[in-house]
Amino acid sequence: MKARIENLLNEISAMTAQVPDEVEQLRLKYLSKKGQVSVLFDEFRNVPAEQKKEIGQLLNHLKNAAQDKIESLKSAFEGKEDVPSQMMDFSRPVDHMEPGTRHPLSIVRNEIVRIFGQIGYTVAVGPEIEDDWHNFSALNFPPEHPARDMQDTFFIATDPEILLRTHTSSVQIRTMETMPPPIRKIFPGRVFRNEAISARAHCIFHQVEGLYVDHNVSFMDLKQTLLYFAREMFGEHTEIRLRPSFFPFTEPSGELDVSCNICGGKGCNICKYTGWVEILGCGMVDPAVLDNCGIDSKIYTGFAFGMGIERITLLKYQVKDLRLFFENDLRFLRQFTGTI
Ligand code: 2NM
Repeated sequence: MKARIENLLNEISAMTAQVPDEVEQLRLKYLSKKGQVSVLFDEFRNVPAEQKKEIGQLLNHLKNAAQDKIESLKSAFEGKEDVPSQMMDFSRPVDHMEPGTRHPLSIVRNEIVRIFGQIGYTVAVGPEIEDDWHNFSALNFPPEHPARDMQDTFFIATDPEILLRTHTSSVQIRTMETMPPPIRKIFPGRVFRNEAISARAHCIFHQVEGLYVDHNVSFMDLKQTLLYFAREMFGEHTEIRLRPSFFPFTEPSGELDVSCNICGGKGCNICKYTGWVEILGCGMVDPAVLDNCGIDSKIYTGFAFGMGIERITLLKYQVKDLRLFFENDLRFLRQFTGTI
């Protein structure tokens, strides 16, 4: 009896199968009612009483080993077709698969992230559904500011405290609230404004904003950072100019123009024959905003800027209508093949 058990153990551990059907044959051979393992179990009643303990243990071990082996052979075929590999035609051409292309807005966003990444900026993101504090109040918007109007902002249901963010500055507030300076971050994201849709405006669009807060950050740092960005983005011969502007959250504030890279400054319909195109707003973070976020404005200063990705993409690829970015027309999207 002992020798037969050992022989079967050896046989079972050497079992192999090429196709699932063979596994079933092996299961029948050893484990079915008339199978060789079951037959030994039937003969167990003839084993002398003093050997019953030892033989019983061996038999149980044999049965477990057989079941385990069958299961492991079975699982090797799981999910595989019932076709031996020598019957597969590896030369058959595969179905045609067209690789996707990166969306132009993603290409430009990635490029902006790369350019600022080279000078130490890391990316931060935050929620699209915001509260009044992070989107407006902390940014120094007075209570009656027109941007808080229903005409300009999408509010969630009837709660005037909860809204779709109108800029990613809300993420800058969240960052400054939780992170001590130095802060050097950019904030890409989708923003929402209640505007009529046209060739130049959409109610959903994309921004990248930037923030630098540390000791002794000056307007000169801002200007050099933006000059570096403009030349990386639009070419090394690009010139910049700053015009004074106003935002509630920066003082002083400015708007940045770059020399028109279409006509080289000579004048065309893209730059409306001025030689310059506006690409972003910027300024020194208002000390009140720093203090709102728990950053001591007597110790730290900072600059911030914000740009619309659609606008930069229109300029870079000379796209005539911004609605093309949202229509998912493959004839438009396929033109960006090969670009990352
Ligand atoms: C812009 C233009 C200028 C800006 C400022 C801040 C903050 F949080 F630091 F105060 N966030 N974003 C900013 C400044 C945004 O977008 C046109």
